[in-house]
Amino acid sequence: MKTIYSEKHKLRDAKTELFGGQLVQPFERPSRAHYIHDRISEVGLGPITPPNEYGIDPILAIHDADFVQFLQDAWPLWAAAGMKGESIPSCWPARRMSTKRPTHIDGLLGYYALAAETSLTETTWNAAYASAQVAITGAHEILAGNNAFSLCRPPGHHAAIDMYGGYCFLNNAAIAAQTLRDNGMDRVAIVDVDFHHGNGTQDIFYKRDDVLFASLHGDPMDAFPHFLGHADEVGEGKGAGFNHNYPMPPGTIFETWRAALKDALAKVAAYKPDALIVSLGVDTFETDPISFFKLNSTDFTTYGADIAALNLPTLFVMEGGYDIAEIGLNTVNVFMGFEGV
Ligand code: Q9C
Ligand code: ZN
Repeated sequence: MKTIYSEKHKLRDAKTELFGGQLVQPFERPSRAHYIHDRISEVGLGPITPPNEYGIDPILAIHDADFVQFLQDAWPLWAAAGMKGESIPSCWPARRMSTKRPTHIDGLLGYYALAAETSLTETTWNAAYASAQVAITGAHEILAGNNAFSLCRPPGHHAAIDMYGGYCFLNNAAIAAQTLRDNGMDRVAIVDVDFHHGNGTQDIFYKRDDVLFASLHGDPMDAFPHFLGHADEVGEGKGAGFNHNYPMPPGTIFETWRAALKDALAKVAAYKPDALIVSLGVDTFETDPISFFKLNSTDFTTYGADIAALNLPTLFVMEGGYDIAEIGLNTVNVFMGFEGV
């Protein structure tokens, strides 16, 4: 299987994440992609190639133009305001407040952020843009008849139509899905196996019946993003019945998780999509520092084979995973299972 990878992910190298009341080194850091890249080479999974350049239009097919402009303007505005640290939101339109878009950068950050942990930096936009190109290039591999892995970084599944956060800026999997739709595919399914609910992807396709979304994740009662991902969120309007959430409690073991995956894959099979996109986060691993599921390294191989049994053109898009020493092994194990190696 071919891997799409851009060196430009290194431009996303924030120094701060707001975590437990402290500014810590971000869990989502460049070495994540390096470990995955090295493991792919080590096992000889297949060629690793840079993305093609597809421009801004496929991004604007998913995200609002004012939001995309904000991602580019935020750092210059922040720097011009004389702020000393990285750009962190501190104020939100909470219940019964105005939804008018403010002009001051502090207001804009609260307007477009869904959480405060994700600092914006001078080159974050460039990395997010390159990550989206990696996803789009992967979608074109699918159109050409090849399965592929888009080694996206920064990740994307928390980014919504007009919101960033949870380490995500542009929704790579959604952009890839839309690329497939805009190039002749009628139905696309997205299965999100990252530990966290794919709130952004759900938001983007919630009222649509042409992209089915299923997500397995830590129950939002206990886990980020806390305000979306409940089982009763099933889609709306035309989209009713095309959104499937599988929230699971702390300590969930593979047997339970796999039963949820099999249910989600059965929904996908019944939908008869032209292609499958897997939002692949390996933060379900037992020693992930910010998550609470209990998968071990061989479980990733097992569920890779479960996904392969669908026999669909499949694009894997990298999301989370923060036990960095094991991220290469766990990610590539999914592909070993998928390819039946
Ligand atoms: N106490 C992805 O995996 N903060 N994003 C969690 C835990 C945000 C994860 C705080 C986690 C975002 C792509
Ligand atoms: Zn995650």
